[in-house]
Amino acid sequence: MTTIPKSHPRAKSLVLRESLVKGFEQGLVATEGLLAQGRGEAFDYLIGEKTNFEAKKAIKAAAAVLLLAKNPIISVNGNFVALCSKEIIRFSKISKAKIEINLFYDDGSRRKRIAKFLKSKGAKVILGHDIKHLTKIPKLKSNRGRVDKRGISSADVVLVPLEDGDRTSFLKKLGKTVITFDLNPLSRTAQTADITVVDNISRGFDELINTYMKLSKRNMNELENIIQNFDNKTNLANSIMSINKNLRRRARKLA
Ligand code: PTJ
Repeated sequence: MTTIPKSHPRAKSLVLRESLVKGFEQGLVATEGLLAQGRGEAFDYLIGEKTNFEAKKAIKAAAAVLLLAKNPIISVNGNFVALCSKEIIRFSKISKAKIEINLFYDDGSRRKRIAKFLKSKGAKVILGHDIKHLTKIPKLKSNRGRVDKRGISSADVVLVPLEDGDRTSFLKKLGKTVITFDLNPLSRTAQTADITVVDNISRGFDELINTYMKLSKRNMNELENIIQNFDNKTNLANSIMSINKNLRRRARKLA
């Protein structure tokens, strides 16, 4: 592992990159997960590497939805675990949300390694790694269709971060509310989710936990109001406009 000086202008993003590489070496992250990280880094650069106004708005709506959920699930893949294991476990302890492993590149053993890793860090219950509890989302052909009967299969709200795919549209057809974090506002998941947070999960998930704690003091009507006043299509369009504005500002500086 290389040592990154804290004064390095891109220190934070380099630390995240190292977390991914470490996760890969530990057998938690798929080889393709390293490519996904690069794709995310490029978009993070375009959004200015900070949690912007639109992301905060989506996070507030996501926190309200999670507070009102009856059976919320945090769906975790290799990248999410490598970047946010501490936060995933913390959130599962302060909320009703259960953790479920859901992988695209499923080699049969990574689910078990991820479960063991999260348990070693203090997670109590991990779903999605015991074959006897798994079922299939009808017609969803990829490995993402393999879900836990006690988890995603019976959930009302599913947090699906860091994923570009068609699982979200299948989950929605089953009546579930889907929240995603995706740095790419144009990914299939970003475009089909009910709430899309265009932000780096390593920044935004902390913000979600803090917002969840703050909103936990609000009553049901106030939470419902927050949800009703949020429109994902408008917010997603504004997120794209915000990238556009950033780029124009940078271009003007050059001209
Ligand atoms: O562990 P597995 O087998 O489930 O595989 C995980 C990956 C991430 C490889 C897989 O699920 C996948 O979908 O990869 P994609 O197709 O590259 O999509 C990942 C999406 O996440 C892209 O839209 C990226 O822009 C976005 N992304 C990458 N890093 C981050 C991110 N979004 C938020 N925070 C990040 N740190």
